[in-house]
Amino acid sequence: ATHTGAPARTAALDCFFVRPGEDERDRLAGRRVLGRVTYGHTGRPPVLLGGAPLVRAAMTGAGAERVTEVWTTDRPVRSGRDGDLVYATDGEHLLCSVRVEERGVYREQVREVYERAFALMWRLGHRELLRMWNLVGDITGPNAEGMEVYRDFCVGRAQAFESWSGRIGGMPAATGIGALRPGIDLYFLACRSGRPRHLENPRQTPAHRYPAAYGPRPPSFARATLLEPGSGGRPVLYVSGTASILGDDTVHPGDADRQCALTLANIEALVSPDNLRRHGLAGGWALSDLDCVKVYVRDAGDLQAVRARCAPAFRATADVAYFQVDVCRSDLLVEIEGICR
Ligand code: 3EB
Repeated sequence: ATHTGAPARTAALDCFFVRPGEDERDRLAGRRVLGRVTYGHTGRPPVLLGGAPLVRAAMTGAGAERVTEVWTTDRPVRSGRDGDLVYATDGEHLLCSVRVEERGVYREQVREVYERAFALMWRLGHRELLRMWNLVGDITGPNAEGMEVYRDFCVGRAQAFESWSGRIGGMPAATGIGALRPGIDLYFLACRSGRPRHLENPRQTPAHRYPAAYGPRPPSFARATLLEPGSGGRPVLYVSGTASILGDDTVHPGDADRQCALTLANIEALVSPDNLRRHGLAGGWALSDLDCVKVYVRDAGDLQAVRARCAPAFRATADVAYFQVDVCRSDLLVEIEGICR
């Protein structure tokens, strides 16, 4: 209903998963597509497909079913290209993607694409980051200098955030995870008038303060980002990729079942009313509120145990997808992300 004089309702961003054989139109319910991300068999540069970005990352192995994440909005969508960046906006939210092709050393290129993305955000007026995904091929392998690819990636990302600090909003929730083919696919969400709040987890050292033992520059992300939409909307919490880490230490090396349990406990503490209160915020969630869940498992042999532990933790109607990919530390066996709403 429209009430004269009432503030315009903020565009509502939403997300669901579709798999081969399913028709996204069955779930669109009249909403528009802001962008699609296929967690499939190949990493390819993003393209515009029917007026919306299509991101393609190599996240499913032979025999596994691809999953497409569909981002939707209740507002008209405008899309475009800026060099090899592909983007779309509904006037409030920006979805943007770019791919870095395989190379010996990634940091300069990562810094450059991040800075080009920040410049685009700045130019379009979407200056607050909400959520970022970094799908990194051979993430724990060595680059041409013998440095772990993830650490190499973190250097370029940290430099970009450093040179743009004070212009774009702070470091948001993110995922940094392995992909099955070389190269890095990255995509992110930003907003225009919304004021995202970036949250930390009392059980974990903020990633941007990890000690140098984990790499020359720390990872640039927050544990979660809260978006309070304007009148009429409900708050949404974007939960970063979360692993079996307490403080900055990997816990339960070699035991995927216990790593999964600890990861779920980390998420529960992160999304809890206690933690929101700690950040001066009202509200809060439980694990059963998590949706659009992605569960990343390093070893195929652990998938069954991880599924068995996750299934009862999430709501039966939640969208959940499992991927067998590397995690960014060689002793991490599980990583889980999602959205509370
Ligand atoms: C961690 O807590 C696990 O580099 O963007 C999780 C989420 C992790 C995001 C990133 C890395 C990233 O350190 C790894």
